[in-house]
Amino acid sequence: MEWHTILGSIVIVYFLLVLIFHKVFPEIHYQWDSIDTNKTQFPENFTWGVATAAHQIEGGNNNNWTEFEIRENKELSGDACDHWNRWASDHDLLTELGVDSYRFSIEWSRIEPQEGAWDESAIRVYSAMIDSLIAKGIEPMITLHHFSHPAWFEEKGGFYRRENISYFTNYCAKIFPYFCDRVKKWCTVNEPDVFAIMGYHMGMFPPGKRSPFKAIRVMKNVMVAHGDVYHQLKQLQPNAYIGLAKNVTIFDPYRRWNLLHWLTTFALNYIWNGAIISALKNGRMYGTSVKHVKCSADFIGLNYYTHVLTSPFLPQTTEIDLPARKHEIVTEFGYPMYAEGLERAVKWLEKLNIPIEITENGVADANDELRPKHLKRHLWIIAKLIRQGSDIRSYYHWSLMDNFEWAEGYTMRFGLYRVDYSNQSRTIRKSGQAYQKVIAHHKQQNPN
Ligand code: GCO
Repeated sequence: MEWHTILGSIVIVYFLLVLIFHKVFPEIHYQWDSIDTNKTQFPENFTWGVATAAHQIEGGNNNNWTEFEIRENKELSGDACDHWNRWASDHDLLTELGVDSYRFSIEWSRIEPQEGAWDESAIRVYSAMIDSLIAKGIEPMITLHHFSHPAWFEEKGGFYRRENISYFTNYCAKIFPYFCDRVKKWCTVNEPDVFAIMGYHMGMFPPGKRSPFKAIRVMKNVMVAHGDVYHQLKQLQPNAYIGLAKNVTIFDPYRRWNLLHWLTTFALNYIWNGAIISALKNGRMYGTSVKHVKCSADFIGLNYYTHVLTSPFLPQTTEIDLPARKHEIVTEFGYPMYAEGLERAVKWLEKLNIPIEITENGVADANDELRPKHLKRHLWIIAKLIRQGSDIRSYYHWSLMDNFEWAEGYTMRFGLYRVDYSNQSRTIRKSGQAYQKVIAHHKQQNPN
């Protein structure tokens, strides 16, 4: 074959592939100006909620994160929202919003501050929180691991070592009997993807490592831990409703005619999303078997925030703004607002054929200029999906109030309530009132 015939064939194959990908994987964008996002309807039994996590709000913790904050010279979580002392009045905020359910996490390092030493008084506090919620008619949803764990567990290598998983399952088996009479909904782990990649590849979460291989290993171990805990808890309480919270970040090629961007997109979508879905659906992950993880979820929790426009030169930090389409609004976190991605994330998770709980969705927006619109767009997408047959049962807004945003410290404000950290006062934002209204309207239409 002549060289120009070879070259010609390569060019044709290249463009054919790009064309096929372009058609098969569209990046949907709606004309939001022509959509009335106030027109939404939700099923009668739809659950309205808000979410938080222990280390982000409690204050006074002593765990892998507090050690990392000091070691890396980060902003310290410190007193956070002082929720450990103020939880009762914070529960009043939930009532004020009118939510049906509250997703929060239990801090392992409080329950088992030293290996094998259990702090019954901490268990009693969480137990009182659960009672308080139930008395208010608010259903608790508990996350067992939301990024933080005891320092002693971290010292042993945390989830990097497969043999350490039993420490986590022991802790879960210890506390579950205290609460399972009153709590039905459980998230075993929060975002195995973010936890592993931020902690072991991007070095921005503890333990601050930088190796993609380590990250993949940790993600797998966390999924194995999830599977173990699922089966263990199901044995103790067959009626428990147990799943995990999965962050679905959609990766799209930055330039849709660039094959390299497509290939990076496919790889990242698999590493971040596909591998976990495959573990739950087929019991396989990164080419190896994780048999008992197959079908180990009664629901899948979806944490959705954004899509990432991908190229081989994707920044390896969250400290700089990510690329965005020209018409997209970039949020304070530096990634674009892309509500359409929630629709794509749901379609993806539907492969699992289990109910979907939106366990997190929200935006960093200190002045609350964007959040009302952000909220309405995402709710509009959810209502539309449900109308078209998706089994979405709930929406938990992230977050009830401003809190400690991990690597970003207190700079990112995700709250429906503004927190003034100088005096710990909480003030409802416009978006909080908007959410309140949505919930009240729904309840008016569906009395009882
Ligand atoms: C996560 C966590 C939350 C974050 C939230 C906002 O997704 O990283 O579940 O703890 O605070 O997502 O970034």
